[in-house]
Amino acid sequence: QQNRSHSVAILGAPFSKGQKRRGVEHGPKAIRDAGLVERLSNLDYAVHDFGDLTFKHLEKDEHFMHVPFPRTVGRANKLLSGAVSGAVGAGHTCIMLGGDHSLAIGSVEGHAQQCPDLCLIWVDAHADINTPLTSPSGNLHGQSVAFLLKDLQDKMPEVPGFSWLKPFLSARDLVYIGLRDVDPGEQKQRPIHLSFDIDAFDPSLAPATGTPVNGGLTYREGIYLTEEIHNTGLLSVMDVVEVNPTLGATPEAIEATTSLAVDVVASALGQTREGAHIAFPNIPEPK
Ligand code: Z70
Ligand code: MN
Ligand code: MN
Ligand code: MN
Repeated sequence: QQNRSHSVAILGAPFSKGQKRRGVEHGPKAIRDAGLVERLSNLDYAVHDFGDLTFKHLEKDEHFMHVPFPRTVGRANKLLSGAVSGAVGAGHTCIMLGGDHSLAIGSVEGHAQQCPDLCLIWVDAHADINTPLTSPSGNLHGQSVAFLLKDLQDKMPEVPGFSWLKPFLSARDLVYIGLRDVDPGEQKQRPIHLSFDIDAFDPSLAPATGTPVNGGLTYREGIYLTEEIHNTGLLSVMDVVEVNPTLGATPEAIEATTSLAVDVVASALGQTREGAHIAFPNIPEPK
């Protein structure tokens, strides 16, 4: 469990300009209100909540091709990158609460400043690997991976707002999910960046999100994944993105989504389904 830190930094990133539906900027507050800090404190972490970053909306920010708000998104990610780098550099495991998934650009880049050998696990209904030329929507939250990959460099135009970013990740540093049989000698001990889009879950479990797609992960599948990532002892930064508390049809639908977000973070940080690491001091006996 060498990469495991007992202090956790929480970074809120209330940002939604990587896609067209407003509301996902309320994700950090909604996930905090669902009890995140208390849950992690109960797991014996020292929790440092750094609050929310403040993002500027740039007045003059014309479309690039059909990509909206390129400079606003680029600048937000540059700010986030510095914050994630600072948190990891200070020795925390960092939990970034989005916001939309364009934020993974800055989150992964800032992580890589401290951990150049990181690998990236992308849990999502979508691959988010469009370039501005392939993107059907233009939305930058569907392009995050393309900005990070060296392999796509000659397919990527220069997008205004992103001149600070040099792609650094190789395709072999990235998995979407699904490795099942790895020999001991094949295992690499590398810091893990887990980028978790809540829409990876089935819409019946996570309805309050902008782009729900039927046929998603069950609760058991999603939590199994985060449990296994915890068991590697190598989790370094985790993004939780696309929780949109304004899109639930009912208060119950919103609560289901936010409490699921808390569950995946707690599970990635070691909460077990058979009970947290709190011992029952003495089992009461009947008189
Ligand atoms: C589509 C696009 C996307 C999240 C939707 C959708 C991408 N492939 N990502 N919701 N989280 O517009 O590029
Ligand atoms: Mn995504
Ligand atoms: Mn998605
Ligand atoms: Mn544990």
